[in-house]
Amino acid sequence: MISLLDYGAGNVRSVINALERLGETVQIVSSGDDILQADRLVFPGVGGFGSMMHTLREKNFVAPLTSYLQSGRPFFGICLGLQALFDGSEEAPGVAGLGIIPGQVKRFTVDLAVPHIGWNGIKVRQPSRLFNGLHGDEKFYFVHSYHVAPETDEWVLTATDYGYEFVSAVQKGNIIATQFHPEKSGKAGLALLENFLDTTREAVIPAAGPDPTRLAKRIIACLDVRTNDRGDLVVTKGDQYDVREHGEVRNLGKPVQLAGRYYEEGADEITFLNITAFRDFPLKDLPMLKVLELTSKNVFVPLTIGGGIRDYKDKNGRHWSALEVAAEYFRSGADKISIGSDAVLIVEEVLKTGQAGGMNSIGRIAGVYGNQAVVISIDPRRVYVETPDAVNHHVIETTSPGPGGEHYCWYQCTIKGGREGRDVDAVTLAKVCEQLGAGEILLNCIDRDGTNKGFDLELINAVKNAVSIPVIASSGAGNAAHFHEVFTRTDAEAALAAGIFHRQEVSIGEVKKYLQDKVEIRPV
Ligand code: 1PR
Repeated sequence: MISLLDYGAGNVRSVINALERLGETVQIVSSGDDILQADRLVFPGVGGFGSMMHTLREKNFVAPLTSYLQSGRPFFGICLGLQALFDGSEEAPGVAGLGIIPGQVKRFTVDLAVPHIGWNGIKVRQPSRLFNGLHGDEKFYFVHSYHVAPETDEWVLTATDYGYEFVSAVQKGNIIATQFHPEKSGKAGLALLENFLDTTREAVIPAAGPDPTRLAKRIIACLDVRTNDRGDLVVTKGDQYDVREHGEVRNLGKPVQLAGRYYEEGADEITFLNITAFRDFPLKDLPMLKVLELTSKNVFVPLTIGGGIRDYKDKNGRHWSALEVAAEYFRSGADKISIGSDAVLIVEEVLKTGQAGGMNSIGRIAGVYGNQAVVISIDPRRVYVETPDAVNHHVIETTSPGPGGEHYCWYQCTIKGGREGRDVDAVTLAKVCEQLGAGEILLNCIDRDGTNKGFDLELINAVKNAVSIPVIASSGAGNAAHFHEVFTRTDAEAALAAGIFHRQEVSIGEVKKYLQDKVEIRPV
């Protein structure tokens, strides 16, 4: 049995799933005594440093945790579970950490997108049982805006490069903690956790090691999910968002099975979009929660879920906040949620009144689960204009002229799955959402969706140049070369595709094979 410290802030489901996959029975710690009696303790942290320490203090966990850490029994901290071991963090000035490792937690000061999201390598600095069976060139999944800075090298287990070198894991004796998420790092992550669990394994140094390490461009498989006319939950796919063919909803497979296949093929992330949630009561959509629960048991890469994350009233008049809807998804195994329609309405409110006020679900969800957990899914459509100042929107000059020979266009945001155009452009939307606390942009493009014509590079460049958070390019991928194009002609951090993977025209493995030696990727 292994004890897991859950202070109630977020998704510990994936850590439990990973430990159970490795044959462990997991006991959730609910009191200080549970901590003191644990044989082995895993501490996955999410949210912010300040709220984490506040909750640990409120629950009287600090003294038992400190005493456990001093006892020499096995401890594994993940992400904030690593940061908690330090004296304090720039994220919450004046809030004391556990003070086990002398040093501070600092915000990244880099010219790159922050949060640092995605798969990066490790440079091993000391032997550890964690590395049994690893070559050393594996990549692990990171998602964080702050990194630890120990005062001395004695604790440093691994370092990673992102603009500069930072400490990505620590170990002293039986205390081990990683900034990356082994539970979300595919087979390499599971191997590392398995090595932690077996304390009899020898301390080793892997044979290979990248120097510097490089963040991989992510390949994401997207599953648009909805109920078809027979009442079955299916993966579907639209042409410019129209998912019906001969009157029927296209059925391209079952969500859990397809997600499992993409994991095995090497997808770096999987996204589920519940595409009709805007008109349903999201939490009545229990099959979607079930899909997440089942998928997260077998898929050990990050899962994003979108669709219906908004305030709503159910048929009994009960008010559900977007935060409560998101909480259900996190509890069921999501690592990130994505907000589509509601983000447009929130930004409209900000543009009208100067603030989001009570509508700001982006900020509220980010406040509890961290910015990295909030993705904004934008569904824009091109609108051509004759001159750059024809509209009060972010207009770009385009190399693909419009039907009347127009050389300018703007990207109009839509809601309800493209059904309704609004008076907001995609660049403004992305910028305002970043200010409100979003951690990533999923940039679809209705004109390119399902066309196999390649990504809309002009759209991606316009949005990417306007924000400092990562951008996922989406819509239009038709072959492996399109991924190369989007990664070399824009600065997008990730590329997402649906149709070509579902129709088995190109596999994720083939995309990665094509990109190998051209673009930094996580090898399959
Ligand atoms: O508005 O918060 O309830 O969220 C609804 C979500 O569902 C949004 O993220 C929206 O993008 C999505 N959605 C709504 N209707 C559709 C539709 O297709 N009718 N799908 C839809 C969006 C676009 C992509 C697609 C890529 C890649 N799908 O996610 O997977 O375009 O496709 P491709 O590689 O085949 O070109 P809310």
